[in-house]
Amino acid sequence: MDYNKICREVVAIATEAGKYIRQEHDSFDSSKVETKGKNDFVSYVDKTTEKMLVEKLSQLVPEAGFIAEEGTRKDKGEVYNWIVDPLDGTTNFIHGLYPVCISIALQENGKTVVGVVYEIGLNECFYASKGNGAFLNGKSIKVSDKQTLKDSLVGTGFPYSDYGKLNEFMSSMSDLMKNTHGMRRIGSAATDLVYVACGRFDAFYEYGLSPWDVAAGAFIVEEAGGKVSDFKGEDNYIFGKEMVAANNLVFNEFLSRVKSYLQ
Ligand code: 2AM
Ligand code: CA
Repeated sequence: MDYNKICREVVAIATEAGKYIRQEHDSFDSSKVETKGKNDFVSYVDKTTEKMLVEKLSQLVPEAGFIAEEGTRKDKGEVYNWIVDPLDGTTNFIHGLYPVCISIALQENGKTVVGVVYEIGLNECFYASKGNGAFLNGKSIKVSDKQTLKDSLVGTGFPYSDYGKLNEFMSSMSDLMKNTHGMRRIGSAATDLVYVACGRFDAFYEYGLSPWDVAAGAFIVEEAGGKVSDFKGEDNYIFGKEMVAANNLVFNEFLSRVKSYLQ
């Protein structure tokens, strides 16, 4: 498979679907929101976008299966699978905020080979294909070269339904607030990850995330020269609901700090 070619096609598909999300963002009626579970919101925009994406991605790689947040297709492919979040940042979306993005990853035998994150607010498309590096709107991107946590800007997400590790998480934030440049909580994990990939953030961590929130962004971080892992430092970060990402220079210091609270 020509990963680079597939990646270009996925960028076009995401950009097209992004036009629909932008239109709806500007005229969204919040009475149309449905609740899937505690603080778990969805709207017709998530579902319509997913249908548009699934239709185009099915044509692009007919043998691929799907893991998609809204479950419009659920069949697993033997070799290839798409992991799709049609709208990451739903809480931002329903409050009229950005960032809001589309996140699409293609896996081959369980390894990501293409990742696309299209952030609609700033019209920024981040993408990577295996072995070809990472890009933002056509320009090559790299993780930052900050060497220590005290010089780092750290992204995170607050727990929103699984409060099991809330005290440990608050302790980790208290430490990071005092010992870094600062922290940001922008409301879209896929966007957090690509901000690490392009060096705006130096590090990111969050627990309780789903595969579609992180699969594409984590791959883009790796192709941009960064590192990703779960809280143990191992590689169960897509399905394991724990995510640490950073540039390669601060990664170890950051992971050991996160680990000391959350492991
Ligand atoms: P979603 O918008 O696709 O649901 C941010 O912390 C991450 O957690 C986002 O990627 C977001 O993905 C997910 N999330 C799910 N429910 C959330 C909520 N109520 N508040 C914030 N983030 C939520
Ligand atoms: Ca979503």
